[in-house]
Amino acid sequence: MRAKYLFSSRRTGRIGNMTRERAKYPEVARKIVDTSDIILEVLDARFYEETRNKKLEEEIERQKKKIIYVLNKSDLATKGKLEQIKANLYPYAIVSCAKRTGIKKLRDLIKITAKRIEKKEKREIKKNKIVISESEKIKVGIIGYPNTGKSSLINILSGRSGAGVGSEAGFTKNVQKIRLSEDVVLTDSPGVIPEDEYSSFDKEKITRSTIFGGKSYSQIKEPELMIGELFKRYKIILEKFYQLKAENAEEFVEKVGIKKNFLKKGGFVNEDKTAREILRAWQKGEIKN
Ligand SMILES: Nc1nc2c(ncn2[C@@H]2O[C@H](COP(=O)(O)OP(=O)(O)OP(=O)(O)O)[C@@H](O)[C@H]2O)c(=O)[nH]1
Ligand SMILES: [Mg+2]
Repeated sequence: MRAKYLFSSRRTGRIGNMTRERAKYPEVARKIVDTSDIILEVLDARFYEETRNKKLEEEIERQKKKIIYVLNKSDLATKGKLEQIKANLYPYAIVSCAKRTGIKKLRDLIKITAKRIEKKEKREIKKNKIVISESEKIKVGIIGYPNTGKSSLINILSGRSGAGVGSEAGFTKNVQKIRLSEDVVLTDSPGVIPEDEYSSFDKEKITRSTIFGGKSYSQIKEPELMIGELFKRYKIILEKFYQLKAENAEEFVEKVGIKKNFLKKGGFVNEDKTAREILRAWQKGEIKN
């Protein structure tokens, strides 16, 4: 399945297969909610509002399951963002899988939450006596926007490298189960863009997914379009990062291209290459917002 995916999206630039694959994912995420006792919603701390899936959160609430907001990539987030998170989300754990910070607090939070869940006890008859057997395992499911670090987190929590990690959004294609401790089981899942934000043709939606990391810079078709929106939202940050001033997005791409010497025949700036490079630096967090 992966080879097919790589072929269609990376080699030919088409996203047809990705769309088909993705269509299944909301179902997968919903199933995780149905079958878990505790759900970790992994968010990108830089874009914690934009990477939330409110529909799934409502479903978690409706089913009276426990949610823990895990704010990952905190190494890339500003202090201001972290303060906002503390004021707006509960319960939360601010972590960085890259720097391995906040993990102990998250573990403790999972443990505390697990203790609060009434354990279903199984009664068995052994040697003509009714005995209460070991309580059922607590199931912890992981859901979240693509590329927020769900697989990285599961690997750190489990102390193993069972879950595949990839720099491209949409890396995890199926559900993976990993045991956290004797009585806690963790389940990884593919990233899901909220249904009302997902589209394979609506340019505005694709642009937003790209800015928030849900679509990789290497997979999108028209990177210059994305820069238009990025520049509109983050002009000052972009200008500061590249040490230049621009009136609009086109001028910005032009100037960055010249600065990086990304030129085509005749000395014209290679806009596609330049725009993609800007998006790469943005998605990798080299440009901090
Ligand atoms: N800077 C930074 N990068 C991180 C952090 N955690 C994960 N990453 C990077 O983010 C990228 C995505 O990580 P994954 O763990 O594959 O993310 P995922 O949520 O499982 O992605 P999908 O399966 O595609 O939905 C990788 O390049 C990771 O190295 C973090 O705390 N800080
Ligand atoms: Mg993954």
